[in-house]
Amino acid sequence: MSRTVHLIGAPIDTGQRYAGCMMGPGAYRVAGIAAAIRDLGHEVSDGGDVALPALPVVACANPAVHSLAETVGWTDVLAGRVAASLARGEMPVILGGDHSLALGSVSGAARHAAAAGRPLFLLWLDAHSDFHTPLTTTSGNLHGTPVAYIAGRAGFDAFAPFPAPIPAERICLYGIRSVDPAEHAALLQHDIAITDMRVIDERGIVAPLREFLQAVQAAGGMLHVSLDVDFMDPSIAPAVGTTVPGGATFREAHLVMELLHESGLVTSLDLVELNPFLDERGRTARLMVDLVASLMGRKVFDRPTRA
Ligand code: 4U7
Ligand code: MN
Ligand code: MN
Ligand code: MN
Repeated sequence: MSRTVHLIGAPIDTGQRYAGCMMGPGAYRVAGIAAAIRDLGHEVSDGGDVALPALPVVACANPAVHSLAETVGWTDVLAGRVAASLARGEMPVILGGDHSLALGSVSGAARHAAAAGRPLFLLWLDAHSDFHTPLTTTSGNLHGTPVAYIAGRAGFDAFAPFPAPIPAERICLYGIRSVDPAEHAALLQHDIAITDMRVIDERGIVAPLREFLQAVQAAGGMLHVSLDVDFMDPSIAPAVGTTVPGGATFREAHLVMELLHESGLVTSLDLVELNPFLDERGRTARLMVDLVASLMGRKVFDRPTRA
């Protein structure tokens, strides 16, 4: 199936403390993301990079939190861009930028899904659960909070209310292996599907994902996929500030993307946490582009379909 893909550059690095994620959109373009998608028969437009609007005046009771006004600003502008792209019938692909951008991208997807009367599902491919609120984070880095916002947790007073919080049973955390105590306690209160690396080691990368995709299919849902570079093992994806050993291998990551392609269910995609300053001769940027190509239909061996 041919798609119309809309690239949205999100040069955001205020959700954490390593400078460099702001160069992510440029690195994806240099690595040839538009051509890779076009070569698979899709249409691609590039909306350029979003710009930070005038900063709101906001406050947070947790003194550890930094860059709150910037994060609220980015959230507002990205939500609008993603919702507008979906309304045009496109598949928005957000070129990050750190994971705080998902506060905005998933807001936009949720706004559109509510207007379209369709349930929105979320697949979170990440080493981390990103389930802190601004009140529970000890690092103060808001890239560790989007799943909590999306799930409707309290503590996000500085932000617009999340359009239609995604019920826990429509959220799947995949590949996680680093969960802080406060996140762990909160996750136990929610019914979120947690496919951690232990589960993947035991069951394989395919079966739990197929189960989740079947639920999306059965509900006629939209599916937002948020791909954090640290979902992969740092040995193949070094360009990230928060490396955690024991991540997905090259083939596991591609297999996830190939299954997502075959499902035909993905309606929007984030590419987050790439820090080109930490890369080795562009290999992480190229891996991410190749993963997008698998998601858009590139195959290891293309078997002609029989009538
Ligand atoms: B990412 C962390 F303490 N939990 O809150 C935190 F381990 O978007 C990491 O998944 C958050 O990379 C990682 O700072 C956020 C930490
Ligand atoms: Mn993340
Ligand atoms: Mn992560
Ligand atoms: Mn990270």
